[in-house]
Amino acid sequence: MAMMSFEYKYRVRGGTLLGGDLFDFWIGPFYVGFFGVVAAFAAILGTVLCVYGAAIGPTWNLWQINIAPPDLSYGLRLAPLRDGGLWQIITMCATVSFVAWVGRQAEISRKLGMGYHVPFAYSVAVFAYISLVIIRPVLLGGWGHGFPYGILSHLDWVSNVGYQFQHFHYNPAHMLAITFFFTNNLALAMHGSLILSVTAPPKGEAVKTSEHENSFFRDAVGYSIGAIGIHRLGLFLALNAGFWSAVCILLSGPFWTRGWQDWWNWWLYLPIWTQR
Ligand code: UQ1
Repeated sequence: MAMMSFEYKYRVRGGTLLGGDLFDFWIGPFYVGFFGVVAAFAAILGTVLCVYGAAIGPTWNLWQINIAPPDLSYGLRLAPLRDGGLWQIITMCATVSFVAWVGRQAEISRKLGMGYHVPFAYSVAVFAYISLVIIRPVLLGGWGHGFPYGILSHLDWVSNVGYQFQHFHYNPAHMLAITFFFTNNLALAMHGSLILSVTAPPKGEAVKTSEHENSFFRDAVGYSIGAIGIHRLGLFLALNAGFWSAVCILLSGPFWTRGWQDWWNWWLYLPIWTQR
């Protein structure tokens, strides 16, 4: 695989957080590292257990394969392998693998003398996953509250949990999350199209620069956020989308048990409406 000249310079020992020099080497293009070994081990074990779960299940139909968490009657105890225990081990494998991947990103960032923006950003996605399968089930007192691992089954879970709160779209944190997802989509569409528009000039014409980018948006909307600014905005929007998604499901059950439309009744109970 082709390497940039600077890669040779930076492919040196050091910067590891765990394991010292032990796994401080590359296999082909891949940095190994302590976290790489842990992530690979947990990911492979989890994947093999998913296939085993499918093998002892009733179907090989990819859409219908389902590895369910234990029944709620097990509470927060360990369950037999065929009765949700597989789900519990797979959840552990996934969590260990995801967290190790954060460590891997942090180590590579250190080696290259970069900021920790990438591991920080990825941590928000990991937080969203852990919210669903660990934090919320623990707060509710049962692993059975985790979502099942299956293509259609996890969609059914989302639908069922949604209807359990009647009008889930009235969840204020859900509203925020969706608004961030949509705004993020808008920002990346604007940014992607802008960059492609200046870097793909007609044949024989020079590529345009940031002056054109700024001018376009000043002409169009009277404001340009700038080359660095659009990436700060993008990261802010993306992280907030994931963060408020996690918050909206953590609120649902542990902190609010009725239909989400009822939450807005706080408005009716404001003291300004009270007669004396
Ligand atoms: C923008 O202003 C800008 O700076 C030149 C970019 O950088 C390349 C962009 O990608 C985008 C999309 C904008 C416009 C963004 C806003 C919030 C006006």
